[in-house]
Parts: sequence; C-alpha cells; structure tokens
Amino acid sequence: TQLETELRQALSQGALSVHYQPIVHVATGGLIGFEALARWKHPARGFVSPAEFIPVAEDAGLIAEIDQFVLKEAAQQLRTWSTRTPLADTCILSVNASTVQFSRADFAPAVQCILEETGFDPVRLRLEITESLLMHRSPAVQRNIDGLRQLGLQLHIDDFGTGYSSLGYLQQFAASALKIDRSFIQRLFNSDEAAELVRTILAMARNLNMKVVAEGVEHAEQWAWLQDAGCHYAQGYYFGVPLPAADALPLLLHGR
Ligand code: G
Ligand code: G
Ligand code: MN
Ligand code: NA
Repeated sequence: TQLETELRQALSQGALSVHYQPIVHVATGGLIGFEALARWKHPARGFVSPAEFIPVAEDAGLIAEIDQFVLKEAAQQLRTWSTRTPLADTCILSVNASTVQFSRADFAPAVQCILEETGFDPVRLRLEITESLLMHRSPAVQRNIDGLRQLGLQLHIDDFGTGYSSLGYLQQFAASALKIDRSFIQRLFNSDEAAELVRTILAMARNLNMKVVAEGVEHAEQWAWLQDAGCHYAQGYYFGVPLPAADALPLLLHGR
C-alpha cells in the first residue's frame, strides 16, 4: 500500500521521532518517568497517528525496526539528560513492544543489545505489551519473556481491561504492572460499573503483587478518586501530553 511505501521512506529518512508523556506517582503527583511514543511527521499529511501506522508496520514487517528505534532513541535521550539533572538517572522509561515482536527469536537479544549500547539500566525499563500476548503463548514467546525478565526489566500490560486476559494467564505471565485502559478512567463518574471495575482491578493487582498505572487521567477529580482508591501511578493529559524531547526536559528539571 501507499502508506507502507511512505513508512519505509520515513524510516530511512529519519522522519520518525519520539514524544515523551509524563508518568506520575498518584499519591504526590510527582514525576517518576516517561512513556516513549512513536511519532511520524508526514511531509504532506502532518503527524500520522501510531494508531494508524503501527498496524501497517506490523503487517509490513517494519515493526521491529520502529520499536527498536523508539527504545534506542529514548534510552539515549535519558542518558543525555543525565548531564542536566540527576533525576534523569533514576526516572523510569516505558516503551511499547508489539506482540508481533515476541514471536521473533532475536527479540530479547536485540533489546539486550540496545541496553548495552546505550548503557541504560534495564531495571528502569518497562516494556508495555497488550493482553493479546497472554493468549498467544508459544515456546518462542516464552523464551523472549524469560530472556527479557532475566535482563531485569519489567513487563507492563497496556490497555488492560479491553482484551481477554484470564486471571490465570496473568499470574503465570509475571507482569509487574497493569495499565488500566483510558476508557475506564473516562467513564469513572458516568457509570457505577466502570468505577467498580477499576476498584476490582486494583484489588486484584494487590493480591497478585502488581502495581497499577491509570491511563487517560484528564481531570483533577479523576486524580482525587485514584488517590482515594490507592492507585499507584497515573498518566494522562491532566499531568501532561506527549511532548518532544526538548519540551519534556523542563518537566525533569522543575518537576511537573
Ligand atoms: O500516541 P498515541 O496515543 O497516538 O498512540 C496510539 C497507539 O499507538 C497506542 O496504543 C500506543 O500504544 C501505540 N504506540 C505508540 N508508539 C508506539 C511504538 O513505538 N511502538 C508500538 N508498538 N506501539 C506504539
Ligand atoms: O495504548 P497506549 O497507552 O500506548 O496509548 C498512549 C496514547 O494515549 C498516547 O499516544 C496519547 O496520545 C494517548 N493519551 C495519553 N493520555 C491521554 C489522555 O489523557 N486522554 C486521551 N484521550 N488520550 C491520551
Ligand atoms: Mn502504551
Ligand atoms: Na494504553
């Protein structure tokens, strides 16, 4: 397709970049780190959403290149910021990892390679994967999961609540955190079910020894509710939109 051709060009011409969205401690509102998000600035169409180009990249066999670009770029960026503030040495980095990648034998080794090249501490890295991975377990997927965990990084389940994960899979998988999909946070005050569901996810995460990240927090009221409910971390426009590196640095320097 045309989009695929243009995406190949974009990759070779360096038209992809990374934006950084703050992740905060719910209790204090203090910055703990960033989610790195791919951005494609198309010469004619402006910014194309990853919701549009990531599925194309997955079908075209370009996703490994994109995910690895984002990881390497973001890890390097945080290393660069170390010269500006000591907070850059402790803040966490959360990066999306396509399910497609987990079937490739060279995935975990490629992540290890990027961590060694950039000198980024694996303990500060979170890979966000979607619930669909829990349903597509195979020996290759399992080897990658084991390999990644041996590196010391954390696996977080993105868009949690929208997929099909059974609690059994979740426990086996040994994810460190659940990121509650923003649709639940958006409906928090519109529907008793949404609020009850978020409470249930929090209780389940406590029992399974996992942390919870609330996504899509847009209002102070939602933040207050999450504080009350004992949610650990949050992300959303209320705390900050995804920003280019130059605009994200001040958040590290001065706090959110
Ligand atoms: O940033 P935005 O809300 O437009 O992202 C839309 C979707 O694209 C989200 O579900 C997000 O997880 C996904 N996405 C953004 N950046 C990346 C990336 O670098 N790799 C992968 N695999 N997905 C990404
Ligand atoms: O699926 P994933 O969690 O990776 O998606 C992250 C995307 O969600 C980001 O690209 C960002 O554009 C979008 N996003 C982040 N915070 C908010 C928010 O508060 N409201 C809405 N509507 N979208 C958000
Ligand atoms: Mn994500
Ligand atoms: Na999400």
